[in-house]
Amino acid sequence: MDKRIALITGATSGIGEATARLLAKHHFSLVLCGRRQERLQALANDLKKETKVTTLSFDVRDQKAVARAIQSLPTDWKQIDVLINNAGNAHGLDPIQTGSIDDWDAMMDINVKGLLYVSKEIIPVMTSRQTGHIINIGSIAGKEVYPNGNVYCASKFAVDALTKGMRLDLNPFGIKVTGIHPGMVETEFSLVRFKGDEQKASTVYKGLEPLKAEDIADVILYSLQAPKHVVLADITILPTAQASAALVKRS
Ligand code: NDP
Ligand code: 8X3
Repeated sequence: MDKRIALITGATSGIGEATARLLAKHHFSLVLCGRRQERLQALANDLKKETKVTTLSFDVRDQKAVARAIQSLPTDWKQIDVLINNAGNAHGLDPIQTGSIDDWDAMMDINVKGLLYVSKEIIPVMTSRQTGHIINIGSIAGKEVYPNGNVYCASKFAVDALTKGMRLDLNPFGIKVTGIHPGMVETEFSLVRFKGDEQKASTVYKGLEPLKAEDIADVILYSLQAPKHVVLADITILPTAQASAALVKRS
């Protein structure tokens, strides 16, 4: 039975929610984070049947709110063993010459700076205990640039660089750092990218079988269950129909 405490950002939908559900089955204690409080509460109520759960509602863009929320945890809950930096989204899919500044700010502020703000609060707990596991959710978009991906890709290349940087700097403390880089996963991701346009979002996965959020949760659990001397450093996971960021086989 796993006794570790895992803090998951972006637990209100998609990959984060599926990971919370799977880790609950394996008895990790869970700190579920996201902005949508009702969803957090509903998920927590569901999972409380299986494990210990608490929730923190904050916007990862707001450094003070991030710090306040995490510091508000009771002492027992502060001993975070696993940090899953998952909160993030693409905003827009426009060529660089017509992209929106608001979209660019959102992606850099959430995907990159948000990940840093959360990590800044948790890493000292791990360094002082000389143990811990950080899992950063990157993307195939952080390995290859695709047309119109520009700033989203840049934000995920930054996540990849930060993952590698964390692994180097945290090496003296015995902290594991894993980068997981999914291809197309059907979640609320495309709905957010296209600002609620369901029609546009549904065409993204037309004629192929995308990954499910549960597929990524499985990989996260697998990397958490590796023996103490093993770290799964860098994992790219694609649907079988996807060969690269831009090459997809559709029926
Ligand atoms: P979803 O849109 O389903 O989930 C995104 C999660 O991030 C939500 O729980 C949302 O919670 C949270 N979030 C977004 N913005 C903020 C914010 N400002 N502050 C706090 N939380 C925030 O998408 P996915 O599950 O697909 O995405 C999860 C991660 O996986 C992202 O980092 C994404 O880039 C990455 N990814 C996704 C792929 C895909 O094809 N779906 C492929 C590769 C990587 P709330 O709105 O409640 O705050
Ligand atoms: C999400 C995958 O290819 O839609 O990170 O950018 S992709």
